[in-house]
Amino acid sequence: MDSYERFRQPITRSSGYDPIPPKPRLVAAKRRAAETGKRLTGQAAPAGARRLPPGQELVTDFPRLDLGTRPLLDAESWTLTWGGLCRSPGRVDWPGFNAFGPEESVTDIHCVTGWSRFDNRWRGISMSKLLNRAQPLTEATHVIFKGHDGYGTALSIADLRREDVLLATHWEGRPLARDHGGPVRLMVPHLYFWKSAKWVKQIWFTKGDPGGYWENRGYHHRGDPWKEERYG
Ligand SMILES: Nc1nc2c(c(=O)[nH]1)N[C@H]1C(S)=C(S)[C@@H](COP(=O)(O)O)O[C@H]1N2
Ligand SMILES: [Mo]
Repeated sequence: MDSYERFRQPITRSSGYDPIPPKPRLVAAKRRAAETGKRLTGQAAPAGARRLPPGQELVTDFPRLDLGTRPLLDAESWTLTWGGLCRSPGRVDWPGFNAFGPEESVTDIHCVTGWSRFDNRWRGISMSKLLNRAQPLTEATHVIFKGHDGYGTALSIADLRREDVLLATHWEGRPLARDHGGPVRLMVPHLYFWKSAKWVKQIWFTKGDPGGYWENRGYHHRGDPWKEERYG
């Protein structure tokens, strides 16, 4: 079985994610944050009411956060595979991916660790275009994103259909840096940044929410910053 065939095997709730070298101290600190409700203010606000979500601080640098492995990928050999509960499973290489037609959007980042960064200019492929190509079946509700480092997170199809959700290839006019998930990362501006998977490799349609790396370690399954959906 080659890796594509292996990928086409169904992903179940318990076997959906690749093993990742353990980061015991990082995971312990994050679990502690979830248990103690770190940064919860009790001041949830409607999304339109304020630009900076409760408990967040504005930064101007661009921090890097991940599980410690930063895969070195070149666009020429990168591919994106999708499958699961969809009518048209498939795979594209770099030219095929860009043939979807890149778009730009300027959006804000909100990380659950407390920093927000306004006005990031992204360029990439609209997630809606990929959804239209894949044609999720009516029973599909969620999509798993797997990164080349083994990280995974799942989002609802409804959250991915928002027009500013991109599979980003550029940031501020330059190809996305390796440390920030290049050549392709997800960018979902209306949810906490852990949902924005870096080094995207595989996309899988599921019925129900399978969780992900942080969701299965005390973090919220949706992660709306204005509702303070940090943990849960
Ligand atoms: N593949 C992958 N994607 C990931 C992560 C990761 O460890 N691996 N970390 C997530 C978390 S917790 C955050 S806050 C953001 C950080 O992205 P940045 O390093 O570009 O700031 O990436 C998210 N996407
Ligand atoms: Mo994070």
